[in-house]
Amino acid sequence: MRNKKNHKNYRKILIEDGYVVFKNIFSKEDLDPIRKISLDAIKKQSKDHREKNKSQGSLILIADYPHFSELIGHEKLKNLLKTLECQNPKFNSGYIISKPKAGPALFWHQDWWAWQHEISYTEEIAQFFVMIYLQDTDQKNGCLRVIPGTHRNPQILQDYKNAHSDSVSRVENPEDPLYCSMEGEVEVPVSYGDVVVGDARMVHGALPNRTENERLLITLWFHPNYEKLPEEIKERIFEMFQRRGVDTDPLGKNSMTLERWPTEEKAKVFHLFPSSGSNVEPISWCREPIWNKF
Ligand SMILES: O=C(O)CCC(=O)C(=O)O
Repeated sequence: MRNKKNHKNYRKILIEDGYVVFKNIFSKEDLDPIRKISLDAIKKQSKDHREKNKSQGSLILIADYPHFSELIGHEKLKNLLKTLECQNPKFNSGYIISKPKAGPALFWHQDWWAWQHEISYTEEIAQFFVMIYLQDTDQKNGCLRVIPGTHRNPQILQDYKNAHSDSVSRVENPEDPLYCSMEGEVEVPVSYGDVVVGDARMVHGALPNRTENERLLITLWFHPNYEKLPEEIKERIFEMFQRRGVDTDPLGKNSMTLERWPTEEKAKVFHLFPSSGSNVEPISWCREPIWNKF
């Protein structure tokens, strides 16, 4: 990860395949406190939360846990973003996603939300996930699976428009092909301390957890080149960061935000806060690719 040649490789892999794996980024000492906070947070979730998010396992906003400033603002994460040649990365949101024992597969989906904008059909990566698994994760306990290249051609979802629906999250129909193997899928087993970065447009999901233990994951969403993004997209990101008008989270305006974190924690992540500078209206939500734009 140190020389210039390697820098180019990671970025190139991300641009071409839609995802890239960084091995051994964090140590056990870095992640153990985060793992403990996450396990405690999961214990506090209601049965209703887990039923509602049965396919994901849980969806817990990390904004409620200021200690996550250690992870988001970590020097090692900063270096990783540099390796990917991010010009001015900004943070959007993050979640604790935990599959309980015997948790089902996570449905196939992509996470981009401005498909009506032409930038969505270019090489530019407007948003990527940084996934940090809090234990070794493989085919037995629910590792990530991806369909490389779909960030530039996510046609697979054309047939499955119900991705992200309440019913799919609740696994009301376990036979739905959204939980099954797909042609071209690649499983992504990782070790504790590895990091997976993926383009928000890429089609991905996760295998079921067939073990007796929780499978813990932190997903952090970043915008690698925020200043270069179109104003209406930047304004939407700013709104999301404030938890205002998030389509998947209508009650979010009452949530904690990083802006309201205690001074010490806030100082560690302040440089990653998106800002609002124009009078442009935030772009509306458009979570489905528009086929004739390809
Ligand atoms: O649970 C996983 O392994 C993946 C989570 C995911 O797909 C997401 O955060 O978009």
